[in-house]
Amino acid sequence: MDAIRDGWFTETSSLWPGQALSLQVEEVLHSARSKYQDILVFRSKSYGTVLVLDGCIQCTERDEFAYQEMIALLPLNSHPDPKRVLIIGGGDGGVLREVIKHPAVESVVQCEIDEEVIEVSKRFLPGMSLGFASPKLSLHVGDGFKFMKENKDSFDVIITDSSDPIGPAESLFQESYFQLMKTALKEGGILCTQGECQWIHLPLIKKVTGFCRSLFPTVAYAYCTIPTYPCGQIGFTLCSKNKDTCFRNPLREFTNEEVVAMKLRYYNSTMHRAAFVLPQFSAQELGLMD
Ligand code: SPD
Repeated sequence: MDAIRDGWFTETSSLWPGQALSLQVEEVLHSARSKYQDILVFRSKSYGTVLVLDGCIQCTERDEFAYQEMIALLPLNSHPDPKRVLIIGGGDGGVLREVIKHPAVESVVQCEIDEEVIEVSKRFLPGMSLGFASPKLSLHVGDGFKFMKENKDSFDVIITDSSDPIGPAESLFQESYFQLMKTALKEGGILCTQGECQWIHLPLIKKVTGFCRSLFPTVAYAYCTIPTYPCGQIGFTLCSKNKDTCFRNPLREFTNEEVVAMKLRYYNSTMHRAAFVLPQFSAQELGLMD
C-alpha cells in the first residue's frame, strides 16, 4: 500500500518514467497478495471502484467501458462470423461482458491464470464481472500458453486482455506468444491484444507490429482514449490470418438501436473506423500509413 499516501493513490512504473497518475482514495476495500501479484481495490472520490494489480490501474468503474468495448468489438466486428472466442487474461470480466453481448458469439473460453482476480472482481466489481455467470462461458483457470498449445485451430477470435509488459504479462508481448495464438486460431481467425500507448511505448509497439507482420498477412494498430491509463490512451494490436481483412472497415455495423440495446457507451461504427487513424508521428514510425 506504499502507493497510497495522504489519501491519494499514485501509479508509478518504470514503464512510464517521470510521470504518474493520482486518484483520491475514499476507502481501501481490499489489499492482498495472490500467488501471482498484489491486488488492491479502492473506492475513489471521482472514478468509482478501482482495481490495481502490482501497482498499475487495471480498471475504474467510470471509464472501463472504453477499453473493454474496443478490445472486444474491434476484432469481433472485423470477423465475418465470430462464433467461438478465446479470452486470455481479463480476470475482472469486463472484456467477457462485452464479448457475450455480441449477437454472433456462440461460445467463449476464458483462460485466466489468477483466480483471485476473478473472485475480487465478483465481490467488488459486480457490473464488470456479471459475465462469469453466462452459459456461453467455459472458464479455465490456468496458463494461456499451455491452453493454446493444447487447443490448436480452435477459435475465430482470440483477445488478450493483459496487464503491462513487466512481470507476469511480459511474455504476452513476445513473438512466441503471437505464434501460439496463430496456431490456436482457425483459418481466417483474428486476434486482438492490449497494445500499450503510442505516446510512451512506440518502440515496443513497433517491435510487436513488426514481428506480427512476419506472422500474419494483415496487421493494424488502433487506440482509444481512457483517462486512467497512462497518457489517457491505450492501444490494440490486431492481426488477421485472412489477407482480405480490412480492420478499419467493420464487416458488421451496429445500428444506433443496436448500440443502445447493447448498452454500448464508447464503441460505434464511426469510432471503430476512427480508432485506426493514427497521428503522423505514430503512423510513420509504425509504417502504418495509408
Ligand atoms: N496500464 C494498464 C493496462 C491494463 C490493461 N488491462 C486492463 C484490464 C481490464 N480488463
